Amino acid sequence: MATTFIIVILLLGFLITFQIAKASEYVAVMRGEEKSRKQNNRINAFLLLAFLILGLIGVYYCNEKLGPKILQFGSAASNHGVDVDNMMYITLVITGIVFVITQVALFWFGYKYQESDTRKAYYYPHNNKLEVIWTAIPAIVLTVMVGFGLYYWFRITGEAPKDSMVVEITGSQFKWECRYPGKDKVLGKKFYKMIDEGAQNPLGQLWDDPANHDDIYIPPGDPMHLVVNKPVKLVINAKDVIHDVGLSHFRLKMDAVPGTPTTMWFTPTKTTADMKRENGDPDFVYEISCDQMCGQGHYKMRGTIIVESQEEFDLWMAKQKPKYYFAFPEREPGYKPPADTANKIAAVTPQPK
Ligand SMILES: [Cu+2]
Repeated sequence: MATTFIIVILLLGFLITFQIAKASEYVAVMRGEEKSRKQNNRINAFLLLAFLILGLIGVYYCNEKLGPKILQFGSAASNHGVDVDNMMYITLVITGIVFVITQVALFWFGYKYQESDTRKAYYYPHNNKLEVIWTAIPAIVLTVMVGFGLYYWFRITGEAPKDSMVVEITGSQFKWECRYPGKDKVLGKKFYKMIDEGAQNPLGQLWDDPANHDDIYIPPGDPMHLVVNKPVKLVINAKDVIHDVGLSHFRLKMDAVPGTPTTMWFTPTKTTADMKRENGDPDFVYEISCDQMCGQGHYKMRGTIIVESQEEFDLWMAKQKPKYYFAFPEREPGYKPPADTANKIAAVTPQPK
């Protein structure tokens, strides 16, 4: 209904504009071309000025209104985040200055140098020096800005520090699952054909690989735990379509591509408790958003992260049980078969006379 309404309004708008244009054409013929052209030029010049003033007021108003809704500068919660914020801020300032100067010049000149009987246009075809200046300056500024971007990009996606912890994160429609490598610090091998959501193997871990036996699996909905001031390398996977690990508070994002693991590393610099205090929000949580349109449930593909001290992390980790023991409970050290199974074993075991 709303769509039909909008289409009808647009059609009417088009029709009215067309009729006005036609009518003014007839008026022009009746009044004489010359006079009408001059009048049109005056109206256009005035409209250009009005557009400039209203446009700049609009830009200011949008900034006032929407500025507080974007993530604030200075609250980045990772080492790279601070650099990314600075880069963003410098880019905004440079492009902002250029925007205001060029727009004011464009519309003011359009108004100031409108057609006039007392003035003749100055013919100025070419100036090599000017061409060099206005080509070289933007080229240098853009090269520096892109250079900083590339430098940060290569650092974020490059080799992680030696003491980094490793966490694997896997996206699928519409959830995030995590895996920690366990005591051996090696993530066990996986094979996509082994993925079995119902049978304790949602990531397709190969149980023949001993490196898998201590890997900790974090199911969807449970938070990923990270240690403050300790670098973490994320190994990013996807099971179905392309997703994207979006970590807005850390100012990072990286695509999750099926069949091609991607990586990025960062150091969280603020615990969840720090962020709660800093933002005055007792309900603050670090969020993982999916930053690729991945299907109908894309919007609810939300994960959470808890950043805590090493002690808190160790306490939490000590409570985790490797997925291997969920898949093969009888292989867990100290395994006791359920009571009825034990009775059955006793019943078939020959009793000594
Ligand atoms: Cu997704």
